[in-house]
Amino acid sequence: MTVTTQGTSGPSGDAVPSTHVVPAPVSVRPDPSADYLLVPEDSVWATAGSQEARDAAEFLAQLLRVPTGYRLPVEEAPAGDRPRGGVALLLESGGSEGGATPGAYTLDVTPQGVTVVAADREGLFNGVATLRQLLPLRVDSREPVEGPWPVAGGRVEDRPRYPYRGAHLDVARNFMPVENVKRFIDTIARYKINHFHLHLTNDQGWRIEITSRPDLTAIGGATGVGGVSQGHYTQDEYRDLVRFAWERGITLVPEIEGPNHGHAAIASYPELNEDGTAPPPHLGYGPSQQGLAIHHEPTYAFLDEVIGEIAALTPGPYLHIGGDETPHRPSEDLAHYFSRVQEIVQRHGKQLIGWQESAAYLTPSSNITQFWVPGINDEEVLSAAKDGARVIVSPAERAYLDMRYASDKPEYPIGTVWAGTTDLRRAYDWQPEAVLEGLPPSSVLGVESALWTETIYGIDQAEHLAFPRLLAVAEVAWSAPEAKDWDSFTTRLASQGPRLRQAGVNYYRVPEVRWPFGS
Ligand code: TNX
Repeated sequence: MTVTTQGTSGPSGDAVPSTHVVPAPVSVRPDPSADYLLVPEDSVWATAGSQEARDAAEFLAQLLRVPTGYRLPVEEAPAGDRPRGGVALLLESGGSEGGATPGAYTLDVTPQGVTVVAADREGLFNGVATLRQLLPLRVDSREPVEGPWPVAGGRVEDRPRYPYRGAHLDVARNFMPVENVKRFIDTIARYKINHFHLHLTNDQGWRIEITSRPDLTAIGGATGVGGVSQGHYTQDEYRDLVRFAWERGITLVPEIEGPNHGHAAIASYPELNEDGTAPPPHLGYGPSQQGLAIHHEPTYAFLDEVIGEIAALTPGPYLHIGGDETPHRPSEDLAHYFSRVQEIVQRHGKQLIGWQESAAYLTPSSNITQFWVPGINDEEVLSAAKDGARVIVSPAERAYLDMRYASDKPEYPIGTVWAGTTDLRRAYDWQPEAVLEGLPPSSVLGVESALWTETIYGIDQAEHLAFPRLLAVAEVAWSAPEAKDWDSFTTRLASQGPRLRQAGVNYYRVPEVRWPFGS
């Protein structure tokens, strides 16, 4: 992050310094003489005629109305205008300093108002995420509180390093109700994550209603790891999650697993099993040895129905088809399976994402591979990437949030260690293109953290593992290498402690950070 002048507080005293933002912006130029004070008469302005600007403005206004008690109407700003009095969210092609980079924005704070300019919807939401961190901590209050509401003067110019910045959550092993998932989505939105990958099916549970296949949820949704967690989302609840995420600038990416990790499906519909029998539910921690039958037409009729319904429910461009952990499947079988699935996903109008094991079997130029561990099929991943496949990197030893922070302490009873222990620094200090030697840097579409839930129960434990390491991975995904710095990160992260606490997030106060009072 480039900081041209140091300045902490202006006339309004307790403005949050604009150098406290996570992930680190490209450049921050504080101007202590230019703080803005939000007042009861203010409006939130949106470029006239732009639904994108209106969406961002509605989201911001709704965040601010409760704590401030101000009316904050959303009003239209004629194109080219720089409205005064409040916050303006302006969509202007080529308008932000970030230029053509999707998601770029510029945020200006002057005594006349706050202005965010971006060339796309995502950029406006990124500007709002920054502004959210620049407002006083009490902005997260769920009831009206006393002001003042200062915003530190100056200019932030910012753009993402990678277009895809994801966070994955496994609700198959441990089911989480809609309200908990919303809390998770709201937290990741603060750190400019723009994709939420929802892992909906696995051996231990099936979590999404499919109207043509009711037993998937009646039988497959009735279990979880250890038999303790059960449940599923109705299609209406799923739509609600999609909308909730989109209102925060996040695209939902659904995942339906196969051919392995399909035990909950074969337990519900025995015609998907090689021998046509329904196995008992799989409640164990590890993967099931049984999966979908590959040379068997009912499997593809099933996938066509499921993928068809999920595609119709999902406005975003991506559909994740799983495909991981297939060591015992012959490669001819995998080639058959993935080519059939690829045809189905494309026919339903979505772009396919598959775990790295699928890389060799898909048309590279039209598909995305998600890398999670070296040593399984490195050459295949490299050759797909060289042939045009784009790669999302989620290296288990850095970005798997179910790894324990440390192994030997009684206060870490949750999480696993198969990829090692991951302290905050390990989650922070890495470069996406270096996860696999020879990976072309231009093939990296982005970075995603993954929270698998075999070892945890409930949102509090999920948040303990996810935060604050997810913020470290978010900075890897957002910030340019020259903007990344461990000391700066831990200082900025410390300022998030009281915010996360105020928001009710059960984050872990990792010992490497000097958390301030109120964290
Ligand atoms: C490996 S990563 C898996 C998951 C587990 C995870 C536990 C991947 C694509 N497969 O099924 O939940 O490890 O860390």
